[in-house]
This record gives sequence, structure tokens and C-alpha cells, in this order.
Amino acid sequence: MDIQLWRETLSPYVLAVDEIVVKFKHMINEYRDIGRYCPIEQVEGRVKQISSILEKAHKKGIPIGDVEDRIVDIAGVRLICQFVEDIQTVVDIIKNREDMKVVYEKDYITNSKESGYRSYHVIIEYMVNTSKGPKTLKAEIQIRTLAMDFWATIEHSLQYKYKFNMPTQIRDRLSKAANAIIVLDEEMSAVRDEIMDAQNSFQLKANLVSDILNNIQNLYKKANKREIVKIQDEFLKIYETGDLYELERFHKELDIISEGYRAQSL
Ligand code: 0O2
Repeated sequence: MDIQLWRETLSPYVLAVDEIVVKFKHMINEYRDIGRYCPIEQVEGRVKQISSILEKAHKKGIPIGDVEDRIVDIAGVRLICQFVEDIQTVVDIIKNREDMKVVYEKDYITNSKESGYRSYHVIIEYMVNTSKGPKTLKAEIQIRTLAMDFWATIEHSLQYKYKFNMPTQIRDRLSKAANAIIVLDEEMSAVRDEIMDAQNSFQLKANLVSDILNNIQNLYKKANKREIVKIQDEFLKIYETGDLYELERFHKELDIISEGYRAQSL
């Protein structure tokens, strides 16, 4: 197959990765907008390089014509979570989506690989609409914690450097690091509720402050200067206390004032 044909073949995979990444990023924003903890922390995506596809096909004895069927990670998306508990939540979210059909799963968290690799893989069927019409293709979604991702990234680079000849001493260190990652994830899970509470109130506060500032900005066009100065001073006083309850009260009060001006202008 020549390069031009590879480009054509890979083009729907580029579209699929772009779309899937946008969808999950949008989901993160939806959670943030309502001040709710999102089980997905980061989203990444990539289309496998032609050279890596050929290398994998060669390693697994897959004929070029079967590559699209048998190499399921040509389109790859990675969803990174803060806590191990979030991984199952994310898997369920994917299973409940109508635009992604889970064809199979690989649980390398319960059964980690010999290397120490841990991650949850979900293989999906996903439909893209190309200029030639609709095409359903396979994509791999890897779901793992930040800590697992750190380990996998380092190990992947070392695998690339040493190919099949990784020195035993480095392999042992990686294995120890993999165990340390399990302990780290467990420690983080133990304080998960505390961390989630802190992040939720941070996000709620950020959303409230942003709404209040928008409201004040709009009031500049309608209210008189003395009133605006009074509102600003009150906001700064409440903001300095950091009291979420007071910010909420002030937010409601501003809404009423803004509504009053809106009604007057009708
Ligand atoms: P790359 O460069 O990341 O794309 P199989 O189902 O076993 O026949 P496959 O596809 O090898 O075939 O499945 P597997 O083992 O689930 O691996 C899929 C991907 O998971 C790999 O893609 C890696 O991204 C990741 N992975 C699997 N094992 C390891 C590991 O030991 N260390 C690291 N760092 N990542 C791993 P590729 O194509 O191997 O690599």
C-alpha cells in the first residue's frame, strides 16, 4: 500500500480521534460548569504512526489487508482520572453512550501485565461521517489514573530505547516503581472524599465569582456609578472572607438587582 493510500485509510481515524477527544473534553467542561467533580481529569488522543502500525502488523503476523480489523488501537484515546475509583465510573459512562459501542474490555488493573503495566482498556466501535459516507471503525480507549499514566509513559520510553533488551536492573526498578504506584493510588483513594470536597468547593467558588463579575460588568451599563462602587466594595469584602455561603447570597442579590434593571428597560 502506498503512502497516499495510507493517508486515505487513516483519515477517518484522525476524524474519530478528534471527535472523541472533543466529546470527552466537553464532558469535563459540563461537570466544571455545574461545579461537580468530574471523574475524567485529562483527555489525550492520537492516531498510530504508519511505522508503528506496520511494526505491530509484522510482530503479530497480520496481513496488511487485515490491519483495520485486527489492530484495534489505530485510533487511541486516553482518559486520565485522579483516583482508581473513577475508572469504573468512566467505563460505565462509555457503556451508556449511544455513539460508542463497547466491543470488548481488557482489565489490566485487576490483572496487571508482567511489565507492571496497569490500565483499563475499552475497545469501541465508533461511526464517523466522511466525505465518502459513514464508516464504522474500532478505537481503543485507555483509562488510567495520573499515577498509572506517569509509570506507563516512563516505561514506554524505556521500552522504545531498549526494544527487547531492557537491562534487568532497570526492569527491576520499574517493577518496584509499579508497586509504589499501587501504594500511591491507594493512599490517594483514602483521602479521596477530602480532595473531592476541596476541588468541588474550589470549582463552585470559581463559577460563582465568574458569574458575579459578569453580572457586575453588565450592571456598569445600567446602574449609576455610586451603586456600582457600593456593589464592588461589598463583593471585594465578601471575596476576601472566602465564605461560599456569603458569595452565594451576594450572587442571588445581584441577580435580583440585574433582573430589576432588565424589567425597567422593557
Ligand atoms: P503504542 O506505542 O502505545 O501504540 P493483543 O490484544 O495483546 O493482541 P495489543 O494491541 O498489543 O494486542 O494489546 P495490549 O497489550 O492491550 O496493548 C495495547 C496498548 O496498551 C499498547 O499499544 C500500549 O499503548 C499499551 N500497553 C500495553 N502493554 C503495555 C506495557 O507493558 N507498557 C506500556 N507502557 N504500555 C503498554 P502498543 O501498540 O503496544 O504501543
